[in-house]
Amino acid sequence: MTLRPILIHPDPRLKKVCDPVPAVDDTLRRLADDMLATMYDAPGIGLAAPQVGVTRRMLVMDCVKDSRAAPQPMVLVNPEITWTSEAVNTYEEGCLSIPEQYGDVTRPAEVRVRWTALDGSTKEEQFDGLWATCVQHEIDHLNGKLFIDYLGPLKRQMITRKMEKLKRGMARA
Ligand code: K1U
Ligand code: ZN
Repeated sequence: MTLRPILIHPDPRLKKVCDPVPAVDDTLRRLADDMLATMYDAPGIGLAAPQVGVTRRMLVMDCVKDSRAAPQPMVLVNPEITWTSEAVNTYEEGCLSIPEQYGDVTRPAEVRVRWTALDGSTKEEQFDGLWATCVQHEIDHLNGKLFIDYLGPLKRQMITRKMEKLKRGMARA
């Protein structure tokens, strides 16, 4: 298992509509292991493949926040939203590719998602609460969309400038 570097916005790989995963194989299972380890290490509650530079449709998440509770790692390959609730929920989101920046995003409060599991089987589940927010944030990553795209242009531009500065500093270090 290897921790992979997380791309920081702006990066063209974070704006790309990712390609479907053609088949579940050992290379993909290794990527899923690496992504889960990278997510827990960050720490975060989700991570999408493009955030580690792989522009394929796969995401991992674990929204169990209580450190005494059993972890619930999930790996979703080629996820598709099949239903969204009328009811919405607003959550102050963050992103591992946009460190230390937050903004309110309103999304459907519940979603049904169908995906392929790492054993090749098809799964479908309904998500609510933080799980629903997180799975939508991660599927947005697979479509080249970031949470800042839901914010007003001024706040988005301010955050992007901060990230450009952060990246210049990281490149000098
Ligand atoms: O995709 C990502 O960048 C991960 C992101 C997921 C996310 C956060 C908030 C709302 C929707 C989706 C994160 O995990 S940011 C870090 C975070 O939220 C967190 C970190 C430690 C403990 C609890 C939460
Ligand atoms: Zn994110």
